[in-house]
Amino acid sequence: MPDHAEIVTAEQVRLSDAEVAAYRDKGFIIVENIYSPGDVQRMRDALDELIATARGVTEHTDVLDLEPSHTPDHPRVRRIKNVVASHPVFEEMLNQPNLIAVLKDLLGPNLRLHGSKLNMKAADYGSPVEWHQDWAFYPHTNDDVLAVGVMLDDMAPENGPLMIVPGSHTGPTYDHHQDGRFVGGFDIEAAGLDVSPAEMVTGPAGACSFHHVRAVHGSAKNTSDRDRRLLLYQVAAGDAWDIRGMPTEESWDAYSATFIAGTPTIEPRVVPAPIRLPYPGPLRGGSIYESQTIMTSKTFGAIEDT
Ligand SMILES: O=C(O)CCC(=O)C(=O)O
Repeated sequence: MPDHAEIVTAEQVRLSDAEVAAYRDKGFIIVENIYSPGDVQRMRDALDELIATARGVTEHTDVLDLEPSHTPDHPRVRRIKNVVASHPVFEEMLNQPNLIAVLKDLLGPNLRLHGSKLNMKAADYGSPVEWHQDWAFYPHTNDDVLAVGVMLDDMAPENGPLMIVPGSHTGPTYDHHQDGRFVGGFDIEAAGLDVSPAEMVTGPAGACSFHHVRAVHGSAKNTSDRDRRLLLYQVAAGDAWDIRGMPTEESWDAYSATFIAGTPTIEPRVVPAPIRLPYPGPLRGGSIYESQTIMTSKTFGAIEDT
């Protein structure tokens, strides 16, 4: 009888060597069969519960980031922040064996949840996200850090899918500052970056993308009549420590509790990578949408009040 750790269910998803190589080469991959239609429905139901809490709300909260056109009577939510802590279904789906197996194939046996959120991009008005690198927000001691994008709707070119510049994860860390303050996005012309090779991350509901923390990515406004809801889990290798705030004696237990596989280490792995810190912080904080609002050079245009 194998012990519990050795039991692998018949439908366990694992990546092929070619898929791992594609992730290393391009900086992202899409995997289709991690979540079942039933899982997707449970996540949509949980999300509906969270969105319902926006009725009567007048300002962003610790959980809700609101569209500019939100009103208390006609709630329009742009993002659920810290979604794993906001509803147990999203914690359960984080620990789904298929997801953990794929994360181990990409990052190794020790895994830490670094953050989570759910970006809505509702039909007709869902806000764009300007080109950026997650690394500019949270540089680590090494770059074995990625974001999982769980598609809660079918994603197609017309509903504002994530777009990623292949190979950009091995390039520079771009200047995400404007007038000396972090704005959470960068001017691709000033940076001399050609984004025309960018690929759209499309797929059926339930599919997942895995994008490297240094990959340049963004997404356009949703102009279609279909929602585009994307759940994002940010996951780090267990020996990648966030440079902005190392664990301390006081925070060690809370830090250890963020592990979703394996165990913490007291030996952070340090691998040189171009680092820029997000300081001084944005004039408008709370979410990437807010910090990018004041960018003067945008690719995807203004976040409209419509
Ligand atoms: O939702 C999107 O299309 C982009 C998400 C993203 O890159 C982010 O929130 O950092």
